[in-house]
Formats: sequence, C-alpha cells, structure tokens
Amino acid sequence: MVPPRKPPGMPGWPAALGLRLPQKFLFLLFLSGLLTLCFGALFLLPDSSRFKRLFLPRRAAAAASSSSSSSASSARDAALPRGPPAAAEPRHASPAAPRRLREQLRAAGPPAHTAAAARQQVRADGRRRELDTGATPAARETRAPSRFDYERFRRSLRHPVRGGRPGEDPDARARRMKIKEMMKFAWDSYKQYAFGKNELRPLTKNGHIGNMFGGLRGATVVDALDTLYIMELEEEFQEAKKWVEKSFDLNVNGEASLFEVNIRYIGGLLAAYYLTGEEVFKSKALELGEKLLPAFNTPTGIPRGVINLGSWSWGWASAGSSILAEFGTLHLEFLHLTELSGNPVFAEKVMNIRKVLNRVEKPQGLYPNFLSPVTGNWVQHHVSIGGLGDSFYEYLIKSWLMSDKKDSEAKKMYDDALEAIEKHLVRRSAGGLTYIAEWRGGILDHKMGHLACFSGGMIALGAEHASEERKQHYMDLAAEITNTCHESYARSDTKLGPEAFRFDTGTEAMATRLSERYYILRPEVVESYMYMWRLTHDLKYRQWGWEVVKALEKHCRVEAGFSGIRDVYTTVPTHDNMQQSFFLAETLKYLYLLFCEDDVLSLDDWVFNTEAHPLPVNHTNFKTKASVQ
Ligand code: DMJ
Repeated sequence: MVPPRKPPGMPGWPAALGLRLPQKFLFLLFLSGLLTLCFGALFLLPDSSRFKRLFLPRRAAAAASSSSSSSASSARDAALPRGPPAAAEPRHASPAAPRRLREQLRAAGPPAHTAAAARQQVRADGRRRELDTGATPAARETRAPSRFDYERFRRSLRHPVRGGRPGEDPDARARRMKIKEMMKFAWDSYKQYAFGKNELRPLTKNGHIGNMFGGLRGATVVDALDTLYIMELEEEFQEAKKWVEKSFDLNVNGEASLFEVNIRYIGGLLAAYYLTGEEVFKSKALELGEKLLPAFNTPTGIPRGVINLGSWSWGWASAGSSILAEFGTLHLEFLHLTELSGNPVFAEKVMNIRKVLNRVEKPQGLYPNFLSPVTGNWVQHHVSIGGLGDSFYEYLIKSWLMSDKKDSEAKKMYDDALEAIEKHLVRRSAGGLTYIAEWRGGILDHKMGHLACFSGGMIALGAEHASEERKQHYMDLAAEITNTCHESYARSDTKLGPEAFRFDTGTEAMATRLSERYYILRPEVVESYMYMWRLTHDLKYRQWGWEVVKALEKHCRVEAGFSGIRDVYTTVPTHDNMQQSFFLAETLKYLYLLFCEDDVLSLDDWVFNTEAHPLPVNHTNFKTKASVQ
C-alpha cells in the first residue's frame, strides 16, 4: 500500500500548530528526546523477552526470548540420560541424543526457562509421580522429587568412599589423623563461637556474615559437611546435618554471588547428598538451584554475577561484564541439578553458556576474563589462569571426566585452551622455574596468583587423557608448575605462600608488593599436591603437604580456630581474624586425602568441584525403570 501524500501547499506537522522556527526546533528536540528515552527504557527492562514480546510477532518472540531456548534441545540432548535406562548408557554430554529421548522430552512439555516455570515444572513432575505411584502428600514430602535411584547410584561406585585400608602406611595414617584433629578443632571453634554464621572470626571469637551469599547463612556448615563425613567425624557431621534440616533458611533477601552460592552451597549440598543419600541435602540443593535461575535472564543467557535471592529481580543487580571464572563454573553442579530433579532447565542454562563461548572469537585461541552478557562479546582482553579465569578451565576437563569421558566437546575446548595457554602464557624464569603469566591484550604480566596454583593438579588430571605423544609433556608441565608453587611457599619465612608472586626485576616466586604478601588459608597448592601424589606417587608431594600442615599449626592456629595471616614473610605474623569456609571444605580435605589410600574418594568415581565438593562420575544411568515416562 502506498502511503497517502500530503496535499501540496498544506503546512506540515508541527507547522500546522502555528509554531515559529525556533519553537519548532525545540519541540522536535523534545520529541526526539522523549522517543529515545522510551526506547532506551524498553531495552533496560530486566527481561528482554518482554521487550521482544511487544515488538515481535508472538512466535518470533518466543524463539528470541531466551538465547538458551535455541540451545534447549541440544542442552537436553547433552544433559539427560540417553533413552530409557539401559544400564550402560551414558547420562550426558552427547551432541546427538537418540530420537527416542527427544520424543520423550517433547512429550514432557516445553522446557522451563524461568524460576517460576521451573517451579511449575517441578510441581507438575511431583503430581505426575503421585498419580503414578499413588503416594500420599505426606509420603511425597520424604520422597525424592525425581526419578533418581540413589541405591543404584551407590552400587555403581567402583570404590568405597571412605575409611582406612588394611596394610596401609602407618605414618600416612598418623598424619591423616593429625589433619582430622585440625578439622575437628576448626569445626568445634566455629560451632562454639559462630555456629550458623558464615565464617568464624577466631581472634574476636564471633561470627562473620559478609555480603557474598545474599542473606544465606551457615556457609561453613555447608562447606564442611562432606569433609566431616569423609573424616568420619560422625557426631560433628550430625550437628551439621541437623543445622541444615532445622535452621538453613532459603527464604532470604539479598544480593548474592551466583558463583559463590553455586560452588559452596549447591556443591556442598550435592556432595553431601551423594555421599549420604540424605534427602534433605538434595531438596535444599534443588530449591536453591531454582532461586539461581533468574540470573540467566539476559539477552545472551550468560548469567549476571550477582543475583537477588529474595525478590523478583532478575539478576541485574550488578552492572557490567560477566566473569569467565564465574559463569564458566556452573556446569558440573547444574548438570547434577538436572540429574536429580529430572528438570532439563539447569542443563540447558549451562549448555547455552558453552554455545555462546563456542560462537565468540577467541584472541589467539585464548578466553578473556570479561564477557558482556548483553552482546556476548569480550569486554577486555585480560587472560588469566588465576583469579577471574581459573575454574572455567578446570570445569572443562572435569565436565569431560564427569561425563565418563563422553563430553568430547568439553575435552576439545580444554585441549585447545591449554594449547593456547601454553603457547602464550607459560614461561620459564631465569632460575628455571616454569610459571603461567597473565596476558593483557598481548602483553605479559609475569605474575602468578596463588589461585593459579590449582593448575598443576588440573594439568596432571588432563595429562592422563592426552594423546600419547603429549601425555609425558603435560605431566612434566604439571610437575614444573607444582614445583614453582612449592617454591613460593619454600621461599617465605612462614613456609606458606603469598597471594601472588612474580618473576620480574630479579625476583622469582616471591611477592614484590606489600599488598600481595598475605595468605588466607587457601587450598590451591595442596590441591595440586594431592593430584600429583595420586597420579605419580612421588613421595615429595606428601612431604610438601606435611610442610604445609606444620606451617598452618605454627602460624595460623590460634586459641579459637585457624586464621589467615597478613604477611608470609615474617615469622611474627599478624592474623586476619578469619577462618574461611574453604579451609574446611578444601584445604583440610585435600591435605587429608593426600595421606589416604587412592581409593578414598577415588578419582575413578568422583570429580571435585572447585570448592573440593565431590560429585560422582556418571558411570551408568541411575534412573529407575518405573519412573521413565
Ligand atoms: C575457593 O572458594 C574456590 O577454590 C574457588 O574456585 C576460588 N578460590 C577459593 C579458595 O581459594
């Protein structure tokens, strides 16, 4: 249709209003300002799908409303058990699931993309099961809200999860018992002075809440659960479990770090469930998992780093970029949330993240640390295997291992990333120490953070599965990096390592800045010792671990718990008055495992999330026959 033309000679609008030229100009200026404002406001709406619904035809809006929806089928294909529960079939990470599964999923209805939809879906699943089994509401309360068969899962484990072994080395046992005593001391102190708070302040003998967990409490309880269980601290484990049952309140209001809540709370609860089969841990993990879903309501589906757990706000509490190590460290836990709930939404969210990452161009094959959740493009070219980047790489290789080596996409991403890191970031100092520098738009910063020291263990873990000609090379690289991290400890007066150490201006493996001299009970170095020990059985890793135990006892143990120190280069250190929850989750657990036989939490059966919470490898399909629809 041709638009009607203005009859010649008629004044145009707004001239028709009888306005003079300057007035017309002002009027038009005002009008265009107003339009820009309205249009901009629409873009700023938290849920971009609302905007799309206004402007796009219904069907197009549905397709565009969530970038994750475009990956929905691949996520479901990848995350869910393939077909009915034929025992040997892998559960996830196949790019092409059989048609049968796709049909089952289609029959199960559309995926839930929002927390509300997810809740609805969980409720619907519950109703369906109730009909299937005739369970009463009371029975349903205690019954798993999924079709996961815990007993079947336990039978699938290849090794017992804890306990001593006959004929083991008595020295290793004695050292393990010492570490168990440290754990008991850390727990008892927390219980006495800070029970229910997030961390213990051991000097002032009170609790710390902080602002990372959005009103959630008991970070130390949840982080410590599996360590208490593994160390057979039965009474203490029961105390922790009781707190989760009676006092762990998820109806909180506040801004939380999506990453921290995921690795500590979701990871801790999932591990506690898999180790013990106690339903309370599973239901809390699923409930909390649902509360995290609104963080993914961004134009790309890349989650924002901060989410308000209590309101309807949509995860837009923080401005700016999303951080690689944060949105890249959800995969393991979210696949397990889908596994336990039967709800594909969790897996879809993380598979979409992978899709976005695979689409965006990588400078020199490297993954920068900051990505815009709005455009899906990198925001800065800072690359690091330490803070901001670290656990993204860790989760690639662990996703592959957790999938029982089926998730070849993750393996390829890991292999490619490691190759690029080695080429562009790994360097050798004049004194012969291998380190991983940071990369800023092509310029190297010859610094390694304590956080980056996890990479010795990660590279060793991956080396086992590298191609024949690369295996030894990667084992050597892992050993060299672990050695460098040990040097950062050995060169300090306390025999504990600084937060960051440098390889410039004649310095090697030491902090050069006052602000980098602190040690906050971090685990990464002993984490690498644990993996290196298990994979090489070179006794030096146990010796190095024991040096750390002695240093912790000497410099960090105070009257009411363990504290970080402000300067590792002085033997009269000042304490920072904080017993971090990861000290109980990770540092003490890895030290303990270093002196256990290999089949305690065997690497055949478990992968550790980045907070050292063990999650099972999917050897088999744990769904019950009756429950498959
Ligand atoms: C832990 O919370 C996790 O290991 C995380 O990945 C980063 N670092 C801290 C402990 O240092």
